[in-house]
Amino acid sequence: MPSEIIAVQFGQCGNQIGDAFWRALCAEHGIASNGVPIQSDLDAKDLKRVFFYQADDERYVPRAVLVDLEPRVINGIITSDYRTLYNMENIFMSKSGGGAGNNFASGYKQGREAQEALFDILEREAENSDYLEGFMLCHAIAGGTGSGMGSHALEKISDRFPKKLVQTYSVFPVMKKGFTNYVRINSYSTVSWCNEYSTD
Ligand SMILES: Nc1nc2c(ncn2[C@@H]2O[C@H](COP(=O)(O)OP(=O)(O)OP(=O)(O)O)[C@@H](O)[C@H]2O)c(=O)[nH]1
Ligand SMILES: [Mg+2]
Repeated sequence: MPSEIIAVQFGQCGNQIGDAFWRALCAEHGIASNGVPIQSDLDAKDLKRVFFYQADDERYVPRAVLVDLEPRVINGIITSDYRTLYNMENIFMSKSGGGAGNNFASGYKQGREAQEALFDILEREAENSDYLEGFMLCHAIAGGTGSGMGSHALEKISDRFPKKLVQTYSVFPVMKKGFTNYVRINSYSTVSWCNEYSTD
């Protein structure tokens, strides 16, 4: 039986791709921007519950967790035309709001500090599913939040949910001359974490 997947999106890139992903998924499944099924699609036999659960009022809510250490992109999503789609309790934004400044180590450290708050959300989402298949992480490997905080979360999710699938959708930079060494270090570190902790 197909089972549920929780999507966790990190940083600017992860959340921008996540925004496009949920818009496309809503369109495919006949779900309006507020989560209400579109009348003409009510009889569709598609399986919505892999990526959505139904709220008490029958609206479809994405199994999505939005994470960033700076507020701009998530604030854009939650003030967009899709603002009522998401579960607002599944949003983690750091209080300082300063991001991780393209620094894997800063993202990783802030990920460690945010671990409890993030896992409160992830465990609630996991309990909210009947047969959890696993997690899908979306991030860029070149910045600071998606790389460092994403790697920290990947490591801890695989520890906490060892029997669940953990996959990453990782955006690679186009390597070119003039890149700072940070881009190389962030990317190399993140790929190492993905090799070590994501499901083969
Ligand atoms: N494909 C794609 N790549 C993106 C997008 N936004 C950012 N990137 C790429 O992501 C990398 C930078 O990562 P970001 O996601 O901006 O950084 P972050 O994870 O928010 O980390 P900090 O801002 O440094 O804390 C660069 O390689 C960008 O080209 C996007 O919407 N689509
Ligand atoms: Mg950022």
